[in-house]
Amino acid sequence: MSNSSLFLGLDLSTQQLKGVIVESVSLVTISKIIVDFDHDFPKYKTTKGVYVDQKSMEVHAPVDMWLEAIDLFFLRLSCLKDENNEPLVTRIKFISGACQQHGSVFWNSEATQHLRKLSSKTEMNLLELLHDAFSWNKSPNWQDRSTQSQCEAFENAVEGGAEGLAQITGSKAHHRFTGPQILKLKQNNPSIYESTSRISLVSSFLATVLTGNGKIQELDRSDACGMNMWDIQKKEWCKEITELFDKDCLNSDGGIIAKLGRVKETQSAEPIAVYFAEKYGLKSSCQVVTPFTGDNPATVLAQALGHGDVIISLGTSTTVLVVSKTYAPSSQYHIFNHPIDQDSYMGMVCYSNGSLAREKIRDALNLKYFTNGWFKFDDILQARMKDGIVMGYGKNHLNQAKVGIYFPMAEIVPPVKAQTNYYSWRQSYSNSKKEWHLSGYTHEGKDRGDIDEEWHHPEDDVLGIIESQGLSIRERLSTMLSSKESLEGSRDQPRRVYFVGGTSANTGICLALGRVLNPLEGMFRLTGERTRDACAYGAALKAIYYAERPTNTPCGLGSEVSAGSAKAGVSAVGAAQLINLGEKSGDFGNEKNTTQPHIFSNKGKHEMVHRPPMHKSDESSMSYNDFIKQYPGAVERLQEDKNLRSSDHKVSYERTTEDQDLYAPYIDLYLQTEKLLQK
Ligand code: XUL
Repeated sequence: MSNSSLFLGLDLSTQQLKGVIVESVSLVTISKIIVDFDHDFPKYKTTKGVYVDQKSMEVHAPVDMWLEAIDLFFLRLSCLKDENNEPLVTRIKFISGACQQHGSVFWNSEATQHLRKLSSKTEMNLLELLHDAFSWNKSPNWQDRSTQSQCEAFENAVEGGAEGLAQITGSKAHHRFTGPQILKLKQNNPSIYESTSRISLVSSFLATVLTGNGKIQELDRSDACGMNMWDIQKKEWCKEITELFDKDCLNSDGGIIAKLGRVKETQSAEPIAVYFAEKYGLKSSCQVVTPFTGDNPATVLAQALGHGDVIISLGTSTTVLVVSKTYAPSSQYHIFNHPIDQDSYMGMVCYSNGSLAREKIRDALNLKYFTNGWFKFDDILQARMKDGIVMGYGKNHLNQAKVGIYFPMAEIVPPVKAQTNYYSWRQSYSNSKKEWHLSGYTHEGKDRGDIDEEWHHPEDDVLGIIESQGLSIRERLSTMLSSKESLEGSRDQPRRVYFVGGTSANTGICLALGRVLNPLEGMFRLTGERTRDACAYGAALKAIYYAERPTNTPCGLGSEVSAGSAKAGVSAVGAAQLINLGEKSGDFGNEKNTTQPHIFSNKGKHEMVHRPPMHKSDESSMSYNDFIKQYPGAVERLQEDKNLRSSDHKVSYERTTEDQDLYAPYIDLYLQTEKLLQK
C-alpha cells in the first residue's frame, strides 16, 4: 500500500454505522468498520436499531445511541494500522456521508452552544457533550407508518391531490416522509415542536456533529426531496405545505421554514471538528465534504448509469434506482434531485420488505433441515432454476402458477398491511380468451380450495419470494422507465441491472431476480466488498469527486479547499494498486461477523481497478457520471452456467433463446394477485 490519500465514506443506516476507507487512485476499499447497534449497544434494547410500536405503527431510533455509535466508530478507526504499522486515520484527507433517508433529528435552542464544545479538546464524550442539545431524543425512522392523517392533509393541501403533490415535491405523501412526521409531532407534541429550533435530516445531523463548529449543517438537495415539502422545480419550500404548519409561514419567527433552514445545492468542505482530531488522531487538515446525502442517493453515486440502466439495492429495504435527465414525476414512484449533477434526477421505488422477508424463509429451511446460513436456500434456488421451474411449475404446466406474497412488514408498494399469503392460479378459456382463475389461496392461515396440496413450504417459497419481488419490481420499473424516456424495442425491460447491497453478494438470488427482470444487456454487480457497501462507497466517491474534479467543474461556492488533486494533497494518479478484498468476489453470501474493523491484506486474490491519469489542466467541466466512468473494471458480469450447482460457488448465466423473457406472461397475473391483498 502506498502512502496515498484516503477517503472515508460513512453510512448511518437503520441497523448500523458503517464506514469504508477508499483509496482515491484505485478506488479500492482498503478497510471497513462497522458499529452494529443491537450488537454493540444492547443497553438500548432496540430491535435492529429501532423501537417498534406495533399498535401505533410508530418506529423510531434513540439519538443518544447514534452519538455513542459515532464515538465507538472513530475509536475503532483510530486502532487501524496500515502495512507499515502507521495509523490509517492520519491518511484520511476527506470524509463524506450518506444516511437513511427521511429520518429527522430535533435540535433545541441551546444546540449551537453545545456543538461549539466540539471545537476544543475535551475529555468528555459525544453523549455527555450533546445529550442536552435536542428537543426530542427520538428520530422517526423510515419504517414508521403512523402518519396517515398527516399524509391526507398534505395531499389535500395542494391542487391535484396525490398526483399534484408528486408534481411539486417528487412524491405523493408517504408515511415515512419527513414532512408528515414533523406535522404529527407538531399536532401530538406541541411543546416539543415549539422548543425545537432546528430540524435536521439524519444526513445533516451526522455532518453537523462531525464539523462540530456550532453550525447546524444545511440539508442536501437530494435528501430534501424525501420530505414531501421541497418544491423541486422552484427550489424553495412548498408554500401550500408550509402553510399547514404556520398560517403566515414566510413571516413567522421560529416557524417551520426557520426550523428547516436552507437546502444546499452545491458541495463544499470544512475541517473536521477539533474533538475528532484530538481524540482519534485525524489530521486537523482532514475535511468534511458537505452536504451529506441520503443512502439511496449515495448508492446511485456508486456506479455510472446509462439510459435504461437500473441499480437494485438489496438491503433491509429493496430500492430500485434510475438516473434521468427529465423531471417526470408520478405518484407511482419517487423523483429526487441527483445528489451531485445539477441537471439530473434520480427515480426510485422503495419496498419495505427486502432482506428480512428472505431471511424468514432461510430460517424456516434451516429449522427443517438442521442447516445454517444460506446454503440450503441457495441449493434449492439453483436446483429449481436448473430445472426450469417458473412460478412453481415446470415447462409442461405453464397454465398453472403459484404466487406468494411475503410481507412480514407492512408494505409501501403496494401500500398494504403486513401479510403472508399464497395463491394458486390456473389458466383456462373464458369467452374464447385465456384467463387466470384462482384455484386456492391462504389468507392469514385460512386455506381456501386445494392450495394445501400444491404449495410445499418452505421449499416453494425460495423461488416464490424472488419471483414475486421480481415481478413487482419489473412492473414498477416499466412505469418509471417508460414515463418519458421509453426504451427502444421494449416496453419494460431494463438495459442493464446492477445489484448492490448486502444480499447482492448472494449470486443465486441475483441470478434468479435477473431471470425475472430479463435485462437486455445482462446483470452486474460491483466487484468485491464494494457491492455490499455501495452506499458507504458512494459517500466516499462523493468526497473523491469533490477533491479531484477538474478545476472548472462547479461543485461548491465558498469552499475552503480548492479543487484538483494537487491542492487536495492527493498523490499522483495512475499508479495501480493491488489490493485484496479479503474474499472471493461472487461468493454466495453469508454476512460475515463484521462488527470488528479489518484491513484487507494483500494475500490471495487481487483486484486491480485503476484509471488513466486525469488531466487537471483540462478546462472543461465534468459530470459525475463521466468522472466515475474513468474507473474501468469496477463491476463484474453475472452469468449462470446451468451445469454448476450453487455450492460450487461458481455460477454463470448465459441467456439462450429458449430462456428469453420467461416472466413476461406473469406480470399481469402478479398485479391481479396484488388486488386481492388486505389493505
Ligand atoms: C427510501 C427509504 C429507505 C431508507 C433505508 O425512501 O425509505 O430505502 O432510505 O434507509
